[in-house]
Amino acid sequence: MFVDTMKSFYDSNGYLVVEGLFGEEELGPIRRRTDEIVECPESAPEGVSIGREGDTVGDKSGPQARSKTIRGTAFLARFDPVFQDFARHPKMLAIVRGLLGAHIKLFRDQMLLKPPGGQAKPLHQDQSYFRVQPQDGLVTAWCALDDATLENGCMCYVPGSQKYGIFDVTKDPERPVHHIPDTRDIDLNEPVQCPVPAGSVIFHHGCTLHNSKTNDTETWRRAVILHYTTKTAASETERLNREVSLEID
Ligand SMILES: O=C(O)CCC(=O)C(=O)O
Repeated sequence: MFVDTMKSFYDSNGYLVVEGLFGEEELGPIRRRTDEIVECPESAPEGVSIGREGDTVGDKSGPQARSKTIRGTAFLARFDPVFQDFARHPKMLAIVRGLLGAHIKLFRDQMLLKPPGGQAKPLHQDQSYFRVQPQDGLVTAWCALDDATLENGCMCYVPGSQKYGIFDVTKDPERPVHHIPDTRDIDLNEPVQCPVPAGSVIFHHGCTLHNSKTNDTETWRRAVILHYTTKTAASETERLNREVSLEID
């Protein structure tokens, strides 16, 4: 499945779109489990964390902060067998190994479940949060459970931005969890919107700048986000090394 042109595109651009990697049959179990968790967050295994739309808002007194709609999860692949099988799917691992090398682990996992009207994710680098060394040792697999479109907040990448390493950041005053990279001195390429059908996976380098817009539709835009690293890579933030999602090799 892995072909050399995939690696050369990824090396130049910092991302790689693989349309239709998974079919309906493979998506079925993970979609059903996601629906159960959105419907009943208490059914998630212990240790899974659930994020709500209002959690990231700095102003805790405003109406936005009261939104309890589920926006995301962390650690489903660490604790839930359906997500573990997905993260270990041979088609997924073949591509991740093609990008990272033979020995890998799932460093962390999350879901981003953009509800109707769901907020934008501002431009950022995953490595700004994970600080994994070596810096090239982290690949994120962003897996679309629904068609991701220009209207519902598909992923958008700045080609080649991984070559600048980790940018200094400031905190977004409205949503302090967001790291806003300081790219003032850099002549970045034009961002590329990447609409993809459900079942597609976009692989991106940990230093590639990316964002997604608001979901301006009436339906959810759900994604499983799997952050793989080389087996021996480790974060500068020791706590993260104690929370690795899955050993694979
Ligand atoms: O799913 C999204 O809208 C954004 C996900 C993201 O930024 C990430 O995977 O780092």
